[in-house]
Amino acid sequence: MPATHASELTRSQDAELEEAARAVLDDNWLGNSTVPSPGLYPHQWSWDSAFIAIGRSWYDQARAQTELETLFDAQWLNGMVPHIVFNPAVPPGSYFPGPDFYQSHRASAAPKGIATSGITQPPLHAAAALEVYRHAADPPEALAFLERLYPKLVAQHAYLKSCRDPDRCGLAAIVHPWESGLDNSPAWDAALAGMEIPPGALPSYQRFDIVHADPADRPTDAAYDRFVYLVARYRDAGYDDATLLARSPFLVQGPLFNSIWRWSAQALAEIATLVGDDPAPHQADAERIRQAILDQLWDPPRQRFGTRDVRALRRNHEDTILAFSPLLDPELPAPMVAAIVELLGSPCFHPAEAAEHYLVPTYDMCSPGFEPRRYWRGPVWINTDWLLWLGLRQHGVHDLAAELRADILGLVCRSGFREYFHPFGGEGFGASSFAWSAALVIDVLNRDRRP
Ligand code: 2M8
Repeated sequence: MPATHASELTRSQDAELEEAARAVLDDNWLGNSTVPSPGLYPHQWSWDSAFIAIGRSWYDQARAQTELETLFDAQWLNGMVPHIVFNPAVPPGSYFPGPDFYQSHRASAAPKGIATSGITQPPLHAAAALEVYRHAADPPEALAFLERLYPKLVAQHAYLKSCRDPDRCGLAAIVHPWESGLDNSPAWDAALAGMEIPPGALPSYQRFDIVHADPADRPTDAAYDRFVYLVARYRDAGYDDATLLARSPFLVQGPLFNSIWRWSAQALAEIATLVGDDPAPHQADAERIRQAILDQLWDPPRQRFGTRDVRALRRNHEDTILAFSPLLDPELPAPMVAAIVELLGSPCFHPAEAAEHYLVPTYDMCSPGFEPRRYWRGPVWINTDWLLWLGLRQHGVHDLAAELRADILGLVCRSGFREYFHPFGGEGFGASSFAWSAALVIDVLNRDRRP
């Protein structure tokens, strides 16, 4: 891989980088889907597959389509797309919690013969499917793919609307930090801290993640106890959504999950037109989600977006990378765009020019809880950078977008396709050969070549 700084990559270094990224995706390909990384994450993950399909869409339409279709083969009857689809060939003891712990067969809505988790992840899939169509070398085949996937995407969105909007305000709530995709983020600390684990209620368990990654970088045991307790509760309630909403001690609405949902609802409207269905209901959904993000998640006195704890009826005041995600809305009002850009450029998220640094840390660097190595509590991740890059571009914030692009490429040139990176110096941590880091680098390189 080229060792030069990314802003100076030549055309042939660009090509070399893309080849290295494709090799990661090839190595992680299992025949029908791609593992995030062979050691730490040996199954199929939901939003990882969406990022991976977007990366592959630029050069391998068939695998991009198969990636998403394999995931939706495991969709539950109620429309929920599970966050993990377990690979039966992976030996027990490779990943915790695995199929034995989730026991998805206990849920009447779970698919027969496919073991999955019982929770979901950000619904990026309609947006990803549309990207696959837009970049397709074989448009008729891509249209047939959209026709196959469309009813499943509609069911996924209907599930979120009918089963995850407890106060009918237009936002989907998550019932587990794992559903956010940013599970160890300080954004969930207050909600988790208020949770009591009754004596004897925590099943005994063994973590395998700390065999593959440095325990100092991963979530703490105390956080894992809460993650495991929440899963055990849902499982023991048969993953019944009404029970979840009524009793879940963790019920939070966040800007990233909902901004992605809005984006996908908009994409679904476009897909509806392509496949000959009525786009209006999806457009209305996108508008409803958009309005709810503005009404419920914007904190006027602080001029910030944040999470809302539906149980405790309070906003969380931690500044995390989630605060920037409403930039994904092309119609975000200009004062909110300006407030986001100001926070992004402040010393809390933008290290001083003098230090060797990479944008964007996932947590406020001025907070005493900032940890530059620990999972989602400070390090830079390629997927959150990529989402912000898209958002900044569409709002015409070209200088910051260019800086982000250079940092995304600079990080992988310096440290390889790692899972996440130190904001100062760019050292890589977590899994190596991490699929979404590779896929999104492919997207960054191609989106500029073929805008
Ligand atoms: C991480 O989450 C899993 C649980 O789902 C874990 O920590 O074991 C997160 O980074 C999540 O966003 C990602 O989808 C998953 C696989 O890459 O790993």
